[in-house]
Amino acid sequence: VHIKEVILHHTTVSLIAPFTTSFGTMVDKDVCLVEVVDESGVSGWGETVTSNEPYYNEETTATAVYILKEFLIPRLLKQEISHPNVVHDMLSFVRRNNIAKASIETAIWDVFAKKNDTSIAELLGGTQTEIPVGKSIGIQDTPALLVEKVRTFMDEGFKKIKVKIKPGADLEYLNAVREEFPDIPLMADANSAYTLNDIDHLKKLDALNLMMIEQPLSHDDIVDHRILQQELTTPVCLDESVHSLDDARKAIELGSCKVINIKIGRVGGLYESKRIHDLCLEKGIPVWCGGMLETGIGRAHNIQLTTLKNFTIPGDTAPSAHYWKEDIVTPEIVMDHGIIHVPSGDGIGYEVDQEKLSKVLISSERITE
Ligand code: OSB
Ligand code: MG
Repeated sequence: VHIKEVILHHTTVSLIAPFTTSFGTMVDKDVCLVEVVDESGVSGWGETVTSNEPYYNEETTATAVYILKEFLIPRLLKQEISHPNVVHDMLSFVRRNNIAKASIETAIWDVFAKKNDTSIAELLGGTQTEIPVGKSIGIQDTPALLVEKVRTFMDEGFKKIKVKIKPGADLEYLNAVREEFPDIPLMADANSAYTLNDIDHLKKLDALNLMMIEQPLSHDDIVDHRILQQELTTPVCLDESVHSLDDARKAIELGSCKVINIKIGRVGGLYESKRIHDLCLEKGIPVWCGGMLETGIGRAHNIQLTTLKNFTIPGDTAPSAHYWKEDIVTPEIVMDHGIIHVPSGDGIGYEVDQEKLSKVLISSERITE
């Protein structure tokens, strides 16, 4: 791949309903869609899976765009890129900023796959053709409202329910769900809302038979999580604190988690995602693909990645209609009895619909050699 041009499509998208986590509520967000154009005219797509605030991690859409324009794109425009596998190392001169890196790395995977008449899944070695889907539910005003949401989503066929929790909105909510649904695959995500001072409180979760608790402690921690995991029977899953293969290796070696949530953006792309997946497979650590309220482009990349065989736990890549009145890809990303069928097309497997894109577009910015 020799990148001739990168087009940054600046968009604003509005969620059909606010999504509340322990760190805040999201409604609208700016997203930068990254279109990489190869010298043969083939386009590949990625997206910044950021929001406008640095609350999940330190990146925002604006910082991702800045890093892309100032550092990442200039570096990539000047090079022949033999395989998307090498992009991660080419961008390692910039520390962190993994979401910015992933937005262009994933687009290069799309170009490369399309040029080779194949899908990203096939390039990665993914073999699963049906992706089981879970639903991540934001913090609700009352436990009763949460129970009704869970009922709706179970009726729709979702294979896992993830409930966002924080101090003051945890046991009461989860108990209410468990009472009504004693056997459903249920987990909780705290987005770093607790500390080791809450150990006795968190131990009460063990009675709920949860699949796991995701990122209970600090966003940058793997040491306290080890202490917590030793005290809990509920498996600890790490999200925020795993940015790389090395982070995953250290967390597993320490015993800080029994499950890892892989997010392409958080770890800087598909290559690093695949390496973490492979390590976890070797170590007996199941993985699942997390979500970042993506448009269809990010969602399509998640689906391609999830074809790898150690993605044994339903992920957060719910169908587009759960987020957007209208998504930007065609065909629409839909669910069939709790399953997303992996598309057969090349690259990301879906097409960006220019007409739909135009409805959320603010401006398109061309960057050439
Ligand atoms: O922690 O997994 C998270 C959404 C935005 C930021 C962080 C997280 C989430 C989710 C996924 O829970 C929601 C989704 O994409 O459906
Ligand atoms: Mg999470």
